[in-house]
Amino acid sequence: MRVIFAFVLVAFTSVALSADWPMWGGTPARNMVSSMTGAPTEWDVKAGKNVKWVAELGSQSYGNPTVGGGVVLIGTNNELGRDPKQAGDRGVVMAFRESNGEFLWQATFDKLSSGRANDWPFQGIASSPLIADGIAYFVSNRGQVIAADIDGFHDNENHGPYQEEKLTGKNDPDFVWVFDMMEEVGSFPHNLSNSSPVAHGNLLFVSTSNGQDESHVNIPSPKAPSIIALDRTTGKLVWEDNSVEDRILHGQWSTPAVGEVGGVLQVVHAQGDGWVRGYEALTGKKLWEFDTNPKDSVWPKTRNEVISTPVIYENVVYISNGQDPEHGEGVGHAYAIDATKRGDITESGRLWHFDRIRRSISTAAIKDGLIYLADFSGFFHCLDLKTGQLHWTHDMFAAIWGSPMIVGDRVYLGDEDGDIVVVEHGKTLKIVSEQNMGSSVYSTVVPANGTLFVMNRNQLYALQQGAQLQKPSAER
Ligand SMILES: [Ca+2]
Ligand SMILES: [Ca+2]
Repeated sequence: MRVIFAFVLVAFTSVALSADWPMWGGTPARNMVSSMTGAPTEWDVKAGKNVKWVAELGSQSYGNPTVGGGVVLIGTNNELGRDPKQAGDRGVVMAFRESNGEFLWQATFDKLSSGRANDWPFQGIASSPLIADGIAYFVSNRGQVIAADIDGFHDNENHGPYQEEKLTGKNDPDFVWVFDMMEEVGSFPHNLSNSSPVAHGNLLFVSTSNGQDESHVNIPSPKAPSIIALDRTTGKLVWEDNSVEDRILHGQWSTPAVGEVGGVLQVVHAQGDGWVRGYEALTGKKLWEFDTNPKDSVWPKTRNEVISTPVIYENVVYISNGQDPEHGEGVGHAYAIDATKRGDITESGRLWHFDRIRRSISTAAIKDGLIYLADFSGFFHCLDLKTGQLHWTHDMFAAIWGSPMIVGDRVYLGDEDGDIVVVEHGKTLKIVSEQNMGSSVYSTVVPANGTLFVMNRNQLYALQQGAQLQKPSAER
């Protein structure tokens, strides 16, 4: 049995090398780009045109789809109520079969008894799972880093070391290990733990979401780390860093990226004081730090936190800052940072600064010397990658929560009105199409194996050119 399982793992790994989308951003560098061809550039979710399948989710869904090993994973809440035995508000990760949307299993998590301070009602799971070697790594609404078998109990085997599952039916999750960040490193997540893990080799990097309490003044755990590295096999802590200490402006909701910069493998993380930091990935040694705010800025009016994910591309880190969507619109900043520099590189590492962006929670997409950025005020920008010079801006007329995604020679971006715009990849704005998803899109269009996976607030669509869904799901 063990030998057979090992072969299955090898098969998963080789699939992942082809065209899966096994993590937030597709690769550890988090650049929102795919070379996939043949994706639909228009579709109709009501008529079922170019819709391969649709799956029902909870009422709010923030955990972006990831695709690996023939499985699609998403994070949502429990308002669908798939399992009457697990009722009430919970965070939920659902697994579907990639080929036909068949529901496979779900992991549900009770809300923390401490309530909204740590675990906001009905937000569900906001972590986008990492799929590696047949295991899904994600962060629950309870601040736990979870490793779960992507086959659940469909393989009739309970993987461990974790064996304490009370429910072991086909629809239940098979956990491999659980690392509780609130217990183990004392993190106090502000409103929600949301990090999307990233791995290099056997190391797993996760943001703790440590933050303020509900007073928005006190920091209950100033000694808790911002970022941790875990052993992917055992779930044990390898290193941690707390450079932020008691300077957390609010929460810590950015997620780390990993890449080689100037010959050094770095993990890059944007933290609660509005600074971005680069670490030697294997040891946790801090290499550089960069302040994303002007020195004369004042929280919360002009000084921002960072919620978007850093992108590593050819030795440079690209990042936008912004604030919790609840804080509304305001000024923002985007930067290109030379991550080969060391120490405080706020001045020395600044390659360019784009200050015409508004507060942003979106991650960058880069290809062919162009960078696409989006902001919470609804503006979709295309800049020259080397100079930061603006080529064009498209007004979406609705808040943008997700990130632009380059798929082949098109760029896709969704908004809060549920519209997804498709534009040509290029320095001249050319709109290809716009279609509505039926409810708000808080996520990013995910390309994998010839299909686009698009999540609105309460449904997951698999879009494939030429597909026709015979019985489109009724609108909810
Ligand atoms: Ca299993
Ligand atoms: Ca298990």
